[in-house]
Amino acid sequence: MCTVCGCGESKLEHSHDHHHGHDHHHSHPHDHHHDHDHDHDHHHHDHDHDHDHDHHHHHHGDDLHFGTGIAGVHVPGLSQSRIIQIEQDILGRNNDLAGANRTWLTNRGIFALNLVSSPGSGKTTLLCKTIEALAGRFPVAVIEGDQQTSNDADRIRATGAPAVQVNTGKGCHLDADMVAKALIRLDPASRSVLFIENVGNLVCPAAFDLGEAHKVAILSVTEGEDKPIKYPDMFAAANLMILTKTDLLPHLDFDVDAAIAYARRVNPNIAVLQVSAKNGQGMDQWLDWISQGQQAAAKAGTRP
Ligand SMILES: Nc1nc2c(ncn2[C@@H]2O[C@H](COP(=O)(O)OP(=O)(O)O)[C@@H](O)[C@H]2O)c(=O)[nH]1
Ligand SMILES: [Mg+2]
Repeated sequence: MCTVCGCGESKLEHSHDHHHGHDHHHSHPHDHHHDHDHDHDHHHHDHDHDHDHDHHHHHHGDDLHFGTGIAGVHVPGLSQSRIIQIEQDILGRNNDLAGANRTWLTNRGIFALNLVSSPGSGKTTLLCKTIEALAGRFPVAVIEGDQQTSNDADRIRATGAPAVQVNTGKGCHLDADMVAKALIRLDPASRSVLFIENVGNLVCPAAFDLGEAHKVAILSVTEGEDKPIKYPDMFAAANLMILTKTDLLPHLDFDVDAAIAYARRVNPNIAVLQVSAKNGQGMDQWLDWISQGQQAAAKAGTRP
């Protein structure tokens, strides 16, 4: 099993890279223009139709699918002991790739947020409302992570924002390599905001840096106020916790003050917002938080 989180998938994508061109993938975030141009040239000669899809960034053909082989894996000629050996280096190499993503993003002044939560906390609903509310302020792009389906990327595209769906197969989190590949498909604008909706899971995504500026932990008020101490790594890794679905509070026993106190027990510096995507409560504070981050990131960007 994966030494990091026990998931059955990401290690094999990584090990595949290791044997069949890790350097190539590793170079993507550093060398985007070269790879992007190459990609375009390739499609231009071989398949003009695909070229158009890549260019517009929002066709279903842009989706990435990981772990679609037998048992969710495909690693020709790789022994079990070799896989285990490779697993032990997963986090180190993920950190390297995440660092390359971060350089790529910050150079372009892109403010990237990694949204982490359990399934159903309201991430996609909040993103759709956020994108609608931010229309005209600055460009927004989305990477959607789920094990299967492009449902969430479809919901995002319906708002008009470009989105790439990454299907992780058996994998329980996005990793930096998946994000690097998705960034090449998505080609987000300089000084844009990039939202990365991680796979719904309060455990594994905490360990995997994607190159984001901040992790944002989403906790809906229907989940119970003690989640921050049950899953402390996630709340320790996040700079912001958003309590969502606050329109439901009158119907619940959820103790908002206790939830915030638990979150601050594991992360004394965590910022907290309370938002309802349904009735709009707290949306302005969330939009302000994003805008401040976007402005700072845009100012720090070095590329036109
Ligand atoms: N009452 C209420 N329901 C919400 C709110 N946000 C999302 N939901 C519902 O929660 C469910 C899961 O939402 P979704 O955005 O798919 O969650 P995700 O899995 O975290 O992306 C859906 O049925 C949404 O309609 C909210 O602010 N208030
Ligand atoms: Mg979702």
